[in-house]
Amino acid sequence: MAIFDRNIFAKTATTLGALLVSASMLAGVAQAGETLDKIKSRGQIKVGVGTLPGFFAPDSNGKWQGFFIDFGRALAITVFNDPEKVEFTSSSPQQRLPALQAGEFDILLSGVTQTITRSFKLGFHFGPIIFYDGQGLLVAKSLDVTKGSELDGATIGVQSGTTGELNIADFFRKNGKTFKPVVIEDTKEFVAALESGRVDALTQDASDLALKRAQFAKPDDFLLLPERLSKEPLAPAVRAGDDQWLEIVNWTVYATIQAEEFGITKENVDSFLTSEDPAIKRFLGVDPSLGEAIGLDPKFAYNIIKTLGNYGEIYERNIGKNTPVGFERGYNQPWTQGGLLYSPPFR
Ligand SMILES: N[C@@H](CCC(=O)N[C@@H](CS)C(=O)NCC(=O)O)C(=O)O
Repeated sequence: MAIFDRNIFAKTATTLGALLVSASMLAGVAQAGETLDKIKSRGQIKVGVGTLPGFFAPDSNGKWQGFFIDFGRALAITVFNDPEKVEFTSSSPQQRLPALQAGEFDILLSGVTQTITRSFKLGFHFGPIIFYDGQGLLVAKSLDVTKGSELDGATIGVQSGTTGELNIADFFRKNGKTFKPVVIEDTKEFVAALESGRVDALTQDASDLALKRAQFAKPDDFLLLPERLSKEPLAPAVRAGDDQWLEIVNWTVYATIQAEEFGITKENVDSFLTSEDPAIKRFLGVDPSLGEAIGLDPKFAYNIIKTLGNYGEIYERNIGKNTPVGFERGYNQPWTQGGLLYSPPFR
């Protein structure tokens, strides 16, 4: 299968470029091409995830399933044309980014929020936003509160290393109220803190809280408040410095989004192979010129859709309205249907 031509990178490296590369190596930043080389020599992609059924969790046979998991499988299809050539490892929100930086993972698909600090100060890059979220509050119904500002003086569980840990302090400061944070790293302990009454509320990404609530022994005793305290755009995170790997991630995600916009699904993708529409011919690799130009298998988008389906299918299968959590699409639908999902053109 065709892959990126490393020689193109080598041939175009100027002396200045080489100096810049050495400087970035000293700073511990990845080089273009390094990640894909490592992935190909080990024969699989290493992905850092969490443990939260719907987003990422092993099923009863130990096979990882979930919304974020499917994007990891899509990447394995782009690189190897094999959705199994990927290893998922659960890591706490606190441990994940340092582990990515240390090279233990090639990518995080774990609901990481894209922030400017993580880009500039911590040295990560982000692929396309795959889930538009916001921070929520999950409260014991017995407290009888309807909005966050009514939690004055409450004890609130926050997960360490998350944006939620920072946002909740801003929220109470902005509202001139106080709260007592209980900072917990481990996800099981975090969940248990609310169920056992150790805290009055938990704060995290709203999707995360909804999925956690679904796991509770008595979900009806708890309420996810409708208010959102922040924007949490969740995106794949990679080490800064390896543009080639970032672009593979970008266009893998865009393939799922563009397919939904075109109305191409797992079921009907083969019928599009005879389409006369030049944009669809390019997208599915029927016209191979695009794939040759970018150095990927010209059929990478076709292979992803044929195996996993488009973005909407991935969403519905794992977290959509016919699943136990039943998430609405909200912002997470194509721009053509009023959402925020938008793929740049495949041309
Ligand atoms: N988006 C926040 C929180 C990240 C986070 O905790 N993600 C959730 C999924 S949205 C998660 O991994 N939960 C499962 C777990 O903690 O194992 C951040 O980037 O700091």
